Amino acid sequence: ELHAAKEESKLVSKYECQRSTPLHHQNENLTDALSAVEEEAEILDRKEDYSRALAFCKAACSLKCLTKPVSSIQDIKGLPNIGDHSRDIIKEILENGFSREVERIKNDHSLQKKKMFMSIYGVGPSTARKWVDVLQLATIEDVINCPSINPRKEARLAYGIAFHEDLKQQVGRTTAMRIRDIVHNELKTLDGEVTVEVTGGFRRGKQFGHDVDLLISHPVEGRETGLLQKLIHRLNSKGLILHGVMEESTFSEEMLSKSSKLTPKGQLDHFEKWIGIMKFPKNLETTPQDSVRDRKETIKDEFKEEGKKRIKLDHSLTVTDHNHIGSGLQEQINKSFQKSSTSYSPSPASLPSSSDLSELVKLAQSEREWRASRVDLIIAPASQYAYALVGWTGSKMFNRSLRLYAQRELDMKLTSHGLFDMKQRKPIQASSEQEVFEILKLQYRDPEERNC
Ligand code: 8DG
Ligand code: MN
Ligand code: MN
Repeated sequence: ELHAAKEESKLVSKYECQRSTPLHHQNENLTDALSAVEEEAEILDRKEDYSRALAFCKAACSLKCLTKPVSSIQDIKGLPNIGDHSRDIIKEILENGFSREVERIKNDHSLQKKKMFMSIYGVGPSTARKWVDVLQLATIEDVINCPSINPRKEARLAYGIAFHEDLKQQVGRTTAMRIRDIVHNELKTLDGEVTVEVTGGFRRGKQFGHDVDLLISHPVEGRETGLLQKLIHRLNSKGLILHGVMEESTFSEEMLSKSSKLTPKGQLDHFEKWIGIMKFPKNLETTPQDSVRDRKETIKDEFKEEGKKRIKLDHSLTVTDHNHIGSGLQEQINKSFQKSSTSYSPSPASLPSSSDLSELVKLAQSEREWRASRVDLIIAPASQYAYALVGWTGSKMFNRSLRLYAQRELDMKLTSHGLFDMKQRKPIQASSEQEVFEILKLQYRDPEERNC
């Protein structure tokens, strides 16, 4: 019984997509440690070299699928993808209860500042490094007051900095479902048959997420075109848009057979999408019943996930009609956004111009009845929907392994748009996730099992 994990380790498959990886598992002390070193590698390694970070991530993935706790280093003999460095960390924790490397990371103030900056929407490792190492900044206030930071050209960053307090707060599952409903209701006025699905981490069973990923489609191929523009127009006229960028579809048939890299950037797809920040009434968050339920189910998530922020339980909250947006919010509506632009920011008439950081900070700090949340809206045509659903459900690591497996074991190319048989030189259609797994000759995995 003590070494039950040992028997399991030998049976773990090579590819993550061949395993069942639950959100919560028996070796979280070990995977948390590996995540910490992975994060450090991601922040410090230059030139988009994710190989070190990836190695730690893969090692953690292997541990996540074990149903028994590892109690000695012997237990993980035969477990795939455990490199020497990861093994040393695991060994040290099993023997001493802690890892010196992880302790060093926790006490590395410079690294922790970079990590905090990376939680800003629009900030990646290189910006974070520059702010800490070159500009010697330590807090968001420092960033706001730094004369050499002028995100005038990058509206996204200005909003990210100004609304960091809002955006670092994780979105709860209940809120995500309500945001789906709000978006769906607007879409229904355009076309009654449109479908909207919450994907990303929420679909994998997470109770909190850094954003809400909504996959939009229409059962009739072609009827999805033009919907996103109209949807954004409607949401904007209701005052629900703070900032966003529309990306046109860049998909073409020949892309199905083109090989892309399996780096995080290589996973970007070519769907028409809107990536942005929406405004929602603060009390959209939870009804008393919801918050109690959320809280019970997710106390663990809550502390593991970004911020380690406790949700405030406010039992005085009344049940709100989530389709009703407060009149004060309506007043802030900007009705005159420019159609020609792909960036939908509030107009200067009612709200600060998109790039003026100090004005945005004023807005963020003003008394307001709404909260800003990150939302991704993706449009997938019916013929690509099953693949898009797999892709946007993730996890990123699960996708990566699916693609690697398809390429190496089947000589097929998998993306969020489809599957291409390289030998027969033809695409293979699928109408459900089950079918995608079937074609790939893989056992079907529920979204909850894709948390690698
Ligand atoms: P979180 O938001 O709860 O933190 O986690 P998540 O929901 O798993 O991550 P995400 O960053 O919101 O991404 C959701 C999934 O979408 C992820 O598995 C990767 C996948 N995805 C694609 N194409 C694209 C794309 O073009 N951009 C992004 N950002 N994600 C994509 O399939
Ligand atoms: Mn997400
Ligand atoms: Mn997302």
